[in-house]
Amino acid sequence: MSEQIYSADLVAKHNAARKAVLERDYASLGERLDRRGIAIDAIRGKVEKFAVAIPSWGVGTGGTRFARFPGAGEPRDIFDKIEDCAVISQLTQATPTVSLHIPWDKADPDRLKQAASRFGLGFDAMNSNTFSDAKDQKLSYKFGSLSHADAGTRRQAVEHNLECIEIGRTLGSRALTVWIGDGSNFPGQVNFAKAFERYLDAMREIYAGLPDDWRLFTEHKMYEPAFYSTVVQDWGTNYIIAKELGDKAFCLVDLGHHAPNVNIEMIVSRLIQFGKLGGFHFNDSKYGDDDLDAGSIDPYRLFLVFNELVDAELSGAKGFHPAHMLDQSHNVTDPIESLMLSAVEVQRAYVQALLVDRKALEGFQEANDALMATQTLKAAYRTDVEPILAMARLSTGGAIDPVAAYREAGYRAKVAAERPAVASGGGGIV
Ligand SMILES: [Mn+2]
Repeated sequence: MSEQIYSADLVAKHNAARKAVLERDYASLGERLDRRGIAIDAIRGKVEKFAVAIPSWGVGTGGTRFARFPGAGEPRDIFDKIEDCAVISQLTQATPTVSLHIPWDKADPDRLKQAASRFGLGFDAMNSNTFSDAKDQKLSYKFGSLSHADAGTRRQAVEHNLECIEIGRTLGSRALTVWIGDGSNFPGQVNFAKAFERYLDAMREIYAGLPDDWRLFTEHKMYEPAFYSTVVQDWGTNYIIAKELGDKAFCLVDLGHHAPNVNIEMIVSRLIQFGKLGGFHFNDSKYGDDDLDAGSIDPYRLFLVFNELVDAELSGAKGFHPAHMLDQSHNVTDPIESLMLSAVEVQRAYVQALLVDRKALEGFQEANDALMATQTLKAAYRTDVEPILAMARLSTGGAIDPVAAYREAGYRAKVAAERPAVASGGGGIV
């Protein structure tokens, strides 16, 4: 059995003080759902199986173009990061895997495996990095990586991705996520077609190195760091890439990588319909790639995305098994608290989407009853599903209130004493 970062007694004490109230709330919600023909325990069972991965870089404080304000007890290396991820996993029981970023998290694979399995954690998708220059790197990515005009730089970027696959194989990962910063800042700087052709050729080499049971995720992003054009700018280009590469290639949707007001749930539907939805980087945004906490700005949009996912799940869409991961930058909160609440927000959207009366919705759609169709979604979204989420945590060994339990344990103060501040924890958000 795996070790727990907090003693079971501490979590049990936390839960004992809240259990009676939760049971009453759960019974009351159960009664109301029963009137809608929904069995609450079945919904809870689905939540218990729902998982979202934590990105290793998320447990450190992020930063902006202007400054980074480190927090107390920041992880100094990947082993500290794994311990922070273990806290999130133990208290939420929603985040069983960690997504590594190479080269930031490079370490002896056996040690990495041991550190994770100690807490029962596994490894999610590997993330390559050709959007910044690693220490002692021969050729610079200042003017691009996989689409670079220079063949030697492209080769170096391909080899880096192949190395990420190799590391991932030893760790038990089954996917590689590729996001590049390639693009241009000025009209005329880059020939769009030539750059994309070079990118595709490079990606074909990476794809050829993919084990049979792996998936390759490509992530589109409209702008930043390039501000005039990016090589993989939108879901259309991303879809072309996945089609060109083959059956193991899929599109990854980072919610923040779109223009404001873009209908992301519709993009999700299209990608599902044509078998190319790979997964998500969950976060939220108000203006651009803000990397704010999932569900913190527009929880209804998150719900509408999950409405599409549940629709696909229930209709048995072919090859549908999207990877869920958070991808956020925490500048003013404790990253562990933000990640715990974000994981819960993602679960919440999933549960609310499970409550949609799909038969009624279909009827209203067929009858062109726009008002009742949209009210059907709203009825599910307005349901306070917190008792289901809390009961799922309680029954799987988590905490009824993860943030309260985390604060009660004084974890941050403890690691602040153990971890001297470091100059740089390897930031950067993709
Ligand atoms: Mn991302």
